Amino acid sequence: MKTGFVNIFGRPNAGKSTLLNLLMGEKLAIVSSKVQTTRHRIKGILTEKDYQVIFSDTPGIIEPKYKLHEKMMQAVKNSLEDADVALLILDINDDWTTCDEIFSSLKLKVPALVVINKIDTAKKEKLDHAISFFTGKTYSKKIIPISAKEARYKEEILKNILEFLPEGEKFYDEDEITDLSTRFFVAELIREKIYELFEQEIPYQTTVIVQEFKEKTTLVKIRAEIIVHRETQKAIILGEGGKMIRKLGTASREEIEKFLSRKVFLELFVKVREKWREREDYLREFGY
Ligand SMILES: Nc1nc2c(ncn2[C@@H]2O[C@H](COP(=O)(O)OP(=O)(O)OP(=O)(O)O)[C@@H](O)[C@H]2O)c(=O)[nH]1
Ligand SMILES: [Mg+2]
Repeated sequence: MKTGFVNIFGRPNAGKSTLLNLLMGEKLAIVSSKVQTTRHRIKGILTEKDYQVIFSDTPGIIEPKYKLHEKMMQAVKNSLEDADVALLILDINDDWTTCDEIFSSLKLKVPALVVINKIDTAKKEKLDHAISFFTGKTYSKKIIPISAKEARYKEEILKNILEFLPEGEKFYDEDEITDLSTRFFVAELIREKIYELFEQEIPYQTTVIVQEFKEKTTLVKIRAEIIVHRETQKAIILGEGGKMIRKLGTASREEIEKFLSRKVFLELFVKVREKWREREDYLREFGY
């Protein structure tokens, strides 16, 4: 039996969460076109007859600017420590030198596969250049060009991962797919809709907590709080006459119903917690 931790690292927006979802064959991690979507380490456990891989999606690697960022980079650090194999993913359209510097700075002691992502957006010539750029880098065992949005790349990546995975016993039961709670995923799905519906600083100054999750006979009743920095942001999230929060509520509910395969009654509230991203007590309370 092959088993181990395969952790995904890269710059913001490289496609780490999309890759986790591809490998898991289902949506565990939220995805958005904006940078810094993922804030936690998200484990996905894939168990088959002859292997168990514990994948981890991680926040995009950045220079921390406030305490929340520091927490995000701590999640990256923790994931560096227990990896058996690292997937170093980059957007082919990103700056390769910067990606190379970041990958080198991780000082990995485990085999790493360089995953060149979003090849659907680039010409073959550019891909050839990227491959030769990353060939021979000390951290790179292999280079795998993919498009994380296309299911057909899954087998190819898995095959390469298994080659470098150690033999061992299973860590988790086969019916476990993650170590995080349903409440966490529900909050994430609401956060994903906030990234979609709001611009500028709103997604970055917002977090979501599920306060109540009650399974009733016909539906699941969920009460969630959206935390913002300032009153002005609360007004934006509510929108004129509550227009925006209703839109957010509907979009979130549909997504949560898909995730739970159940009917959902969702209530959203907005609360102001000044400078929550800077404050240790708030960050802890909000699960960071
Ligand atoms: N065209 C194309 N877009 C992709 C591909 N993979 C991911 N994307 C898009 O790239 C954007 C970022 O994807 P994410 O998976 O959220 O990226 P991430 O690395 O997890 O980002 P952070 O969590 O912010 O660090 C989303 O809009 C994805 O739909 C791909 O193979 N091709
Ligand atoms: Mg992500």
